[in-house]
Amino acid sequence: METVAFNVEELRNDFPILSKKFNGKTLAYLDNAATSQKPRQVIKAICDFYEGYNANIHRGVYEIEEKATMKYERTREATSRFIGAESAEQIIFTRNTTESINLVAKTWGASNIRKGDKIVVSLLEHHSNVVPWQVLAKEKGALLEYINLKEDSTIDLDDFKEKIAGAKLLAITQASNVLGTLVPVKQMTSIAHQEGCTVLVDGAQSAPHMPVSMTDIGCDFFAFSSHKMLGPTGVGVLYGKREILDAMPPYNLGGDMISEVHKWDVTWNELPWKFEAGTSNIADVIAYYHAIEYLQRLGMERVREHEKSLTKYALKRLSEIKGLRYYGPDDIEMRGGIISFTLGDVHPHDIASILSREAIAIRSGYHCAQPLHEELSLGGTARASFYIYNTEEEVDRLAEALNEVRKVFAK
Ligand code: 7TS
Repeated sequence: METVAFNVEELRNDFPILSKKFNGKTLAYLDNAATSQKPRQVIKAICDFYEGYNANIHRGVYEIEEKATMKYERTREATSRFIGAESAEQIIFTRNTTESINLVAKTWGASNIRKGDKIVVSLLEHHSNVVPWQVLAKEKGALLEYINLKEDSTIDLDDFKEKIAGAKLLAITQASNVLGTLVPVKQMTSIAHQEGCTVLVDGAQSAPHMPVSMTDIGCDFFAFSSHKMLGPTGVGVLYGKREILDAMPPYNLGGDMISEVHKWDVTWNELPWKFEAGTSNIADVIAYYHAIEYLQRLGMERVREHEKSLTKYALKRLSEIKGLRYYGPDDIEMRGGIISFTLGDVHPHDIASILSREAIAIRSGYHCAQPLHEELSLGGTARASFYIYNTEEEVDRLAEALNEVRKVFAK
């Protein structure tokens, strides 16, 4: 695909919300790890569908239904190319990363995890890559183990090698939503596979921000969300290795996921529809195509470079603030565009609400990673996270506002 210039000022014009005023100020949106903003190309695609060819898919044979089906399946092909999958049949649309992981736990997990089996996760995981495994382990009498972190917030590979021995499943994030830590999932997949262990990678914070390739990583499952990569909410992706997906029982049961239904028996549909029961989120899947196209035209290498340079700048600006402590690796090669921090003993919620008055949006709390906060003995953190449209000027606004917060609380 033809790429376009990575001109931040220009591309900001594609995002209507970024020119709106809040408290009389332009929005500095720094909560991209939670969800990204949407370009008008994506917003327009949703309207175009409902105004021009709204119909259910995979059913009738009339013109607008065929158009809707074609566009829905076009997104699947684009998604497959975007993550370097072997084929589009291996792309299953879900509601979000959480549902993608639950699908694996409820189908693959239910039929493969047995009493005494070991499931390995890391301390970096988001709750959606912990809770399904914790519950499954309890149900089955399996063991759940956590890979430790090193002092520099990266994965302790020695600990990983010990824990992966004899394990049945490795469920690991590629990028932490709190520390920004990047995880060497390719290397870890290869080691896990030598143990005969199945590997699920949570790509919620990686796929939107850097090039990812399934054939390169070699993992068995990969999960991520459209809404964190310029696309609509309500669309998640699950990639799986074909032979594993083929062998898995279906998830939800009903229409579309069947091939034939008789009074007393049923045959499942082929991949990927076996896992897509009922009417799908058609409009949003169709619009998601435009998010993928947008990112591909910018080029994922350049997306990563932009975020790297902004994160570097932000770490420098934040380290100048008295009493501020940020977490995660210092090595920029080992971290994505996410910075969690504390400011003296100011409560993270207070930081976020004071910044909100300046129209600066950051998140505070546990960020759905409470085991990690407990491990670091933190009651919560404030978090800034960047994307393609963020600028150094916004980082300056963040730093200035944090300095003000510090002064208010020092009084
Ligand atoms: N995995 C990781 C690493 C995440 O960061 C998130 C969402 C999820 C899974 C779940 O994604 P969902 O689309 O199913 O909700 N992370 C965040 C966050 O950091 N702040 O809000 C949501």
